Amino acid sequence: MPANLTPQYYDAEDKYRRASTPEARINALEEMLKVIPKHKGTEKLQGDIKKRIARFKEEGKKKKSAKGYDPFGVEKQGAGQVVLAGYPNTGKSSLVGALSRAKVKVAEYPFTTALPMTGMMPYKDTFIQLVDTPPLMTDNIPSGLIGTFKEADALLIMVDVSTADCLEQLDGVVKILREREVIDFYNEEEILTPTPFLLLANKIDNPEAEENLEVLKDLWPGVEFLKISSEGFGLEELKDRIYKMLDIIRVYGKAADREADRDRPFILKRGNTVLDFAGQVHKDFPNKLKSALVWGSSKFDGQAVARDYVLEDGDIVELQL
Ligand SMILES: Nc1nc2c(ncn2[C@@H]2O[C@H](COP(=O)(O)OP(=O)(O)OP(=O)(O)O)[C@@H](O)[C@H]2O)c(=O)[nH]1
Ligand SMILES: [Mg+2]
Repeated sequence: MPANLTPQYYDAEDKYRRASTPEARINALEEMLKVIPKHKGTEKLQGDIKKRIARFKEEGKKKKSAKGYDPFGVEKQGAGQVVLAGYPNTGKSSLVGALSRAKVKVAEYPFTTALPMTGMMPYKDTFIQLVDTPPLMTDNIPSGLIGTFKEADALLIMVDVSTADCLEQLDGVVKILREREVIDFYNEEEILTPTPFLLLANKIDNPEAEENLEVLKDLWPGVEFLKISSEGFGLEELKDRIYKMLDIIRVYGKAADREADRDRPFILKRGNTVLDFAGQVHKDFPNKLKSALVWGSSKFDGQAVARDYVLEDGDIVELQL
């Protein structure tokens, strides 16, 4: 039986996908439940929403009661988790504020951010989780923060090129990250990390910035810097680069004789197959899966492919169970 979901329901679901706190997630799920058309075709979905509400509430209780609850263990949301790292006042919070709706605190003075804070960045038809962090300095490394970096899907290491201090900021940050094994190796020719990363030269709008960046590049000739201003320069390119770093693809599900669900992609790792996709749609599907029809990367639309067919960004898949 078709679910015939309404625009109000999809709005609520959209809120759910944007939610960056457990409370916001529960609120959105409760709204979804309120506006969902109540008939046989949505019974399963209603049950699923109720289960999710119960689970988030339970998790919330556990967190509150758990001794030593760790604010640095940031729960992953969305298509990928990208964590900022950098010295004080480099503009980390400003960037998270510019790219998401997170209400981050920005101030002219250093050490403004005390704990990690998340924001969901819309990108194409997905959301990527950004994590603003408290600043690093040789004599100030918040305990737990190194764990946040190691858990990340990608890192943005930020320096402030409006000041000549950017040289010290970069030396300092890579040294700290190397000592704590977030970086495996570095010299002026290369920086190697297990986690993909991008170096951001922020505040490029400042009149001194280009000159400072040139000095920085002379000292680190093999390393790439992406020029940005949290106030609005290079942000579209930055979003594209973040998406590329995550190395993910969006795949759309399609039921037989129905339009593909174009608004709600499943997120897979690049190189994933039809079988991986089936596992994301439902845990029982990989066992049942025979083949699939693919629109997009295949030679022709609706081509039948095997379970090990490697999917591409934007593919539409109809599973044949
Ligand atoms: N001109 C200019 N100013 C910026 C830019 N980004 C941030 N700022 C300013 O730099 C100051 C510090 O910004 P924050 O975003 O609070 O920096 P932060 O890295 O989060 O600082 P901590 O939380 O202390 O680590 C604020 O006054 C911002 O307005 C930028 O791209 N250009
Ligand atoms: Mg901050």
